Amino acid sequence: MFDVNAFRIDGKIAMVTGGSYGIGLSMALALAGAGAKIVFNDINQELVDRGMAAYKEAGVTAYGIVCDVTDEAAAAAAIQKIRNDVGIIDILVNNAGVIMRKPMLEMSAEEFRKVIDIDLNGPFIMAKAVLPGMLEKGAGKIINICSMMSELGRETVSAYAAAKGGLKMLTKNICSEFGSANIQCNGIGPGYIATPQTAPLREKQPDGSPHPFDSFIIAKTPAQRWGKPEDLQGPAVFLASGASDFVNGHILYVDGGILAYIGKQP
Ligand code: NAP
Ligand code: GCO
Repeated sequence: MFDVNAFRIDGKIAMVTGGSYGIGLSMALALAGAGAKIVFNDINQELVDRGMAAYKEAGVTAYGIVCDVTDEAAAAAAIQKIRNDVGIIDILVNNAGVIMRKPMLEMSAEEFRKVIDIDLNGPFIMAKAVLPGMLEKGAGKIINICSMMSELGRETVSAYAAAKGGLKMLTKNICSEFGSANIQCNGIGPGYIATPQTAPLREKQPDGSPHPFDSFIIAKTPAQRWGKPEDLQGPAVFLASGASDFVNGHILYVDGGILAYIGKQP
C-alpha cells in the first residue's frame, strides 16, 4: 500500500535561491505547505524584505538572507550562518537566474560571462556550499531550475541557453558524484511561465493586440497557455521528498507539452 505521506517533508530545511518572488517564491510556498522550513536568499536587502513580506502574507515563517550566488566566499558564509541560525540544509533549490536577450553578434564576451556566472557558476557554488552538510546528514536533495533552453535554442538567448544546457549536465554530474551518498540531484525545466522575467515577451502591442511572441508560445504549447508559477509546485515537492528517492539526474520538464510538439501544421 502506498503512503501518500512519502510526499511530506516535515522538519526538513529547504533553501530556495532567488526566492523573493516569481517561480522561487511559488516553489518555496509549496515546500512549506509540504512541511519544510524555508530559507531563501536574494541579491539585495530590498528583495529579501519583499520576500519576507510575501512569505508573511502567505502565513509562512521564512528565513531570508542577502547573498549573491556568484560569490563563493559569501555563499559559504551564508550557509554557515544558516547552519548556526536554522540548521543544516536538507533541500537546495537553485532557482536564482537571469536572462539577457541580445543577438549573439551584439553580445559582448563580458555579457555572456555574466549570464553564465549567475545561471551556471551560481548553482555550482551553492551546491558546493551545501553538499558537506548533506554528506554529514547522509541525505540531500538538490533541484536545479533548468529551462526549455536546456534542450532548445532560439535567437537572442545564446548565453542563457549555454548556461541552462550546462546546468542540465551539472545536474547529471552531481547525481553521478553524490548518488552513492544518498543525495539526489534533479532538474525542473519550466516551459514559458508568466513571471517578470518573461513580461517583455507578453507586452501588448500599441494597438492593444497580443505580442507576437505571446501568440507564438500559446500556439507552440499543447496546453495552449503560458505556465503559472504554481505549475511548478507539485514537481518541486515531488523532487524534494522521499517519493523521488530513486529519481536522480533527471530533468523534469513542466512545459505544457512544448518539447513533445513539433508545432501547429500550416
Ligand atoms: P526572476 O523573476 O528573474 O527571478 C529570479 C530571482 O533570482 C530574482 O529574485 C533575482 O533577483 C534573483 N537573482 C538574480 N541574480 C542573482 C544572484 N546573483 N544572486 C542571488 N539572486 C539572484 O525569474 P523567474 O522567472 O521567477 O525564474 C526563476 C528561475 O526559473 C530562473 O533560473 C529562470 O531562468 C528559470 N526559468 C524561468 C522561466 C520563465 O518562463 N519565467 C522558464 C524556465 C526557467 P533580481 O530581481 O534582482 O534579478
Ligand atoms: C526566452 C525566455 C526563456 C524562458 C524559459 C523557457 O526569452 O526565450 O525568457 O528562455 O524564460 O527559460 O523555459
